[in-house]
Amino acid sequence: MAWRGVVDEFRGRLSRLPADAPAITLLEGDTPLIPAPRLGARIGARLYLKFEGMNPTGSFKDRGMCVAVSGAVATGASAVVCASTGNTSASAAAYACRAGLRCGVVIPDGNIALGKLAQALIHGATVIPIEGNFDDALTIARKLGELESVALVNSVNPLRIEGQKTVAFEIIDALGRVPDVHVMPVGNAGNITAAWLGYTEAVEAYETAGLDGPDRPAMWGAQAAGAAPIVRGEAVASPQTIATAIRIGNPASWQGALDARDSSGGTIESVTDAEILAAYRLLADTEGVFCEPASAAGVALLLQKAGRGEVPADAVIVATLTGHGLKDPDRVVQEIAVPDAVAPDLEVVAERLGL
Ligand code: AN7
Repeated sequence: MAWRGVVDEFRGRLSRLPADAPAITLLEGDTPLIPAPRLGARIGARLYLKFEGMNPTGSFKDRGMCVAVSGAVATGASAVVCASTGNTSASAAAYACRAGLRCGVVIPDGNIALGKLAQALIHGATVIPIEGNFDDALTIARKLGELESVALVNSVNPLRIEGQKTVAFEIIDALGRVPDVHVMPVGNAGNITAAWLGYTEAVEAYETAGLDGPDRPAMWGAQAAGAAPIVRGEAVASPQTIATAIRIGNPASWQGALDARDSSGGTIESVTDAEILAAYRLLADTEGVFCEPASAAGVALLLQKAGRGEVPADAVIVATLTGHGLKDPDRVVQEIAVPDAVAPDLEVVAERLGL
């Protein structure tokens, strides 16, 4: 049977979605779990990449946004609002237009990847850049969400978490077991909170009984070194990183991330921008998988920990790649020079190619 999207595929497990909610869907979910044997060999593990960049708007946000917007319709909202480092706004804009709702997005001026800004604009959202960072934008969006018939669709909306937890169900189905480790970037910390909820619910439903591997994975989170409030144990007033998606200094789901870390025997650590960019390039030029910089933070952490001998040998590890590389093409051409043009001449071209 054809895939129906997250709301209808998992409706029985989305307990917080009103039963009469319509399915607002772009057929999100069912993303590939791609084996990464070369990177896995470097790390000394059996590595799989859950490529959430293959969702309809190119990030994991769609998995939660479809549920949040379905819920907004069920409760009679006429508009959705969010703060965003880019991907949430792209997803909110697409699902809102699908549902016939207005969409307002508040973004940190100058710190949104161009692809994401383009998505919010083309889907007809009202885009409000502010002279502030994501944390300032979220403060405003939370207030807007208190207005009559306005739904806040950041991950402080429990329906976002409901949708995003389904990634754990898909991973268990695809592997036929629970992974030993699940690693991902951490920004506002909704995603690590949601994935952990998914694994917890899978255990409670006995879906993992009798399967190989642990009942639940160790949850490993990666923050950018210049935006690592959870690692430091205090909010960061002016977060800085090239990974703009996770340029967040005061995560809304901070406690959820600590619970996931501590209940799973996991860890949340920081990676430098240089480590993020190295992992970003390795993913693309050894495995053929192009994700955005923030998405590579989890793999950067794996490489860092492997260097310290902190990756259990032959562990089954899933790394979520949260967004597609095409979101942020500017980053590629900042890293790798675009070659100069040459004459349209076979010999010149062949010589350039070294052939
Ligand atoms: C590619 O779009 O917060 O820890 O406003 O876009 O659940 O916040 C994006 C976050 C990781 C972090 N990777 O996830 C937003 C926003 C990518 C992201 C994260 C984001 P959370």
